[in-house]
Amino acid sequence: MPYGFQIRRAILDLVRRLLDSTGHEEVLFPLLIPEGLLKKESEHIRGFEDEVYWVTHGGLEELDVKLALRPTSETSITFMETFWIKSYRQLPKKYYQIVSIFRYETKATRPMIRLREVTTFKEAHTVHETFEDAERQVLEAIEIYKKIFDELGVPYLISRRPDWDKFAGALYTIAFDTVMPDGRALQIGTVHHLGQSFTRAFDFKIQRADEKLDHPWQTSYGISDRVVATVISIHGDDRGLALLPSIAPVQIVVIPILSGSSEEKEKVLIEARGIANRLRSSGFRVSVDDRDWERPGAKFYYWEAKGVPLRIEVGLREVESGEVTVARRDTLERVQVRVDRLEDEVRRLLESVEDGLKERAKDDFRARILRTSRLDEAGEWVESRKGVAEVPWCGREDCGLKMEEEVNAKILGTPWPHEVVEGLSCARCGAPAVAYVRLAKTY
Ligand code: 5CA
Ligand code: ZN
Repeated sequence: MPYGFQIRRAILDLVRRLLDSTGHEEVLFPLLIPEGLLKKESEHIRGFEDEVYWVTHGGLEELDVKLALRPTSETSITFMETFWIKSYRQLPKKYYQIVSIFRYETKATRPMIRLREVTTFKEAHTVHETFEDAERQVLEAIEIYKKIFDELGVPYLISRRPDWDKFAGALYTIAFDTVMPDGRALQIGTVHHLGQSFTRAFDFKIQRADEKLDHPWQTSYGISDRVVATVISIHGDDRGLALLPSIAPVQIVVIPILSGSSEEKEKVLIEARGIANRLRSSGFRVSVDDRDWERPGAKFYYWEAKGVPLRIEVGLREVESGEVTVARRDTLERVQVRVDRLEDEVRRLLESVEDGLKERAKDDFRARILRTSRLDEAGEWVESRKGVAEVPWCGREDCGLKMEEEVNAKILGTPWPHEVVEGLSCARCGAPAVAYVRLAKTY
């Protein structure tokens, strides 16, 4: 709906700005992928086969070739790249698109968090001459995602997913997870080093600088509606949304407090509209709530629920004293501000709300990460929905899987960048630990 759409658009503007400025080119590929293409890379199709929706008919006729609703686009993009990219001179190539994808998710679906039609899927796909070039691209992607989440005040952990949980077809997967207010972790973005899996499967070769023909290397990285979901749930509170001024569709709402004679009401309305216009011409996004059938108290609740960062109350007293009352959404504090200094004060207050919301989210997040050498403590932490627990781990898959079972939680992976762990033993089996491992209840 319109208000939510504007929040989504503000977030996508940020995403596009960061991708465009780092040499990514926006593209648009078809929604439908012929069966033959989707099945070319065997790991990939094994990972996705139970999640794909198929188009089998055109009208009443059965199609000769089934068409998949894309669950992601590695296969169709790689297929086209084999025609377009022939030489190392054309590399690196960085494409991205923001589209709908479809996945037949079997876990319970949730608005914006686990969708079957993912309506805001930003997928980036890159091609490189060497393994190392692709690895550098993984680093660039991580930096871009850090900037996106930092600007949105969404705190995160970066983990290298365990091998048994990496993206289907990837060499390795680096994931961003946040902790939702209910203490469960949510994967909000992933970056994959795809190696040569897809370029081999599609017999995609390029001429390298050393004149040899070889399969190029790829990466892909994606985020979705989940980014919007976390912005809403992490900053919001029991009164509703609390939006960062940087993405709020309305940054300031002006509410005339109408009382007295119709002449006095008119005076207040004129003052309120004048204030709004002045703020608009200074570049703020402003709305005036002059509905005359709604009481001020009801309007306060309404705009609080919508998360508008600042509310300006204008009444007869204010008109006469040259001061207005400004209320901030994050702390609900109210202050008096002189009308002749309004622009500067509003600018300062908006910055303070922006920083305040981000700081609060960071503090809450810090308190949700527990590092311990005891598996029972980690288990209790996770079971009581406190957040993420980190314990030393031997690195063995079978031990990791048993750990997941014993604490009834999921392994998010090991901290990225890799932290050297010395002299510690695995919290489950006692063997020498190679890394900390993160455990959490997940969505
Ligand atoms: N092709 C790669 C990179 S674009 C890919 O598809 N990676 S993914 O499967 O990990 O998806 C990227 C991100 O999309 C995930 O990290 C997650 O944040 C989000 N996502 C995945 N599935 C869903 C879903 N069903 N609903 C909402 N978001 C989803
Ligand atoms: Zn172990």
